[in-house]
Amino acid sequence: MSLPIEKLEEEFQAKIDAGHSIEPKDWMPEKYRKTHIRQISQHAHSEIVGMLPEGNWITRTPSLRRKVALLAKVQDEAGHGLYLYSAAETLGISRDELFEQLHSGKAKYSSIFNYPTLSWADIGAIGWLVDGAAIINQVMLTRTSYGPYARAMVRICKEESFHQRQGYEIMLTLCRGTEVQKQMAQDSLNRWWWPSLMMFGPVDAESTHTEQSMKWKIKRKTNDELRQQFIDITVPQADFLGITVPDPDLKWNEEKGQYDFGAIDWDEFWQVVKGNGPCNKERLDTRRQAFEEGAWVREAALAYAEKKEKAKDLAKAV
Ligand code: BYC
Repeated sequence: MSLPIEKLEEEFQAKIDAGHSIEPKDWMPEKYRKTHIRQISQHAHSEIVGMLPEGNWITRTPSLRRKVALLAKVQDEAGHGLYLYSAAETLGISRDELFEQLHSGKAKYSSIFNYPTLSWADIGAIGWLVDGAAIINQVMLTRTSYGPYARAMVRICKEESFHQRQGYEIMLTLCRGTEVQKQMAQDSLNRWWWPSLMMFGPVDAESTHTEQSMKWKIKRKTNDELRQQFIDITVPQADFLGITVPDPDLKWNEEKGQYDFGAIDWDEFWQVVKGNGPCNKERLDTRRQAFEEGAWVREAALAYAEKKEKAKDLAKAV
């Protein structure tokens, strides 16, 4: 006899409260499953779309060493996308459906990847700030309650930490270079600072999902807590570089032991999320085109799998 839904939900919550992880075959509330499909797939799409702004600079790196590092980083991002799509698939959604949601504009991906990379210094700023913000968010996700997502995040975090270091090293080289190079670094910080703070999502009071996601330990910290943590870690790094965070209201608050900071332009954030950022259209067009141009690879892989299956059947029959 099956248990009533309330009892199942109670047991599910008790399991989460006791710190156990939820695995694909375990019973879970439908909303828990859907929230995970939403978050994991948005995360996967962010990795895949996130390859584009940096991919734009692979042919224009200032040295062979930089090219090797950037190539490795962009390839890692493809890998992260694949682990995450696989984690989402364990919740009963197909890869085709996930791609369809991205290409039709139904699924979201991180707002940050709708900004252009205008100079080489932007590659430094992305590694330092964007990957820096991603790590802060993702370290928390290594302890998220859904097993496959948490395990994917452990590996992803290790790679993100190399990404952040390569970015900071680019910034350091520019800041210790000529005056023009230092200005490039400052210009990148000016353009990427505020969008990086927006990566953590709306303020807690406006966040639709935080309360439930905290109860289910999908999130272990709120958007505002993570944003504050990022600011407190990153401002001293900017000081070390000798460049200025573009926020006149940024000030160390001795009492709180953290930085106070200025107002974030949430209108800009929502415009970008709704598809009206500087590169939204270009990003989606590029992804759709890549998907169409890759059709022959998928067809070839399927044909090969069928051929292997037939050969196996034949061998069994003999
Ligand atoms: N951009 O209730 P909230 C990377 C949406 S990639 C767009 O707070 P939640 C990298 C949110 O989806 C890093 N949309 O949501 C790759 C929701 O709308 P829906 C990507 C955003 O989910 C290449 C609504 O706003 N990281 O590392 O509780 C190169 C209300 O928000 C954004 C992840 O994806 C945004 N920034 O919290 C370099 C991490 N923020 O879905 C680096 C996994 C919010 O109801 N995701 N929205 O229509 C998360 O941790 C959480 O989903 C978020 C948002 C903290 C982002």
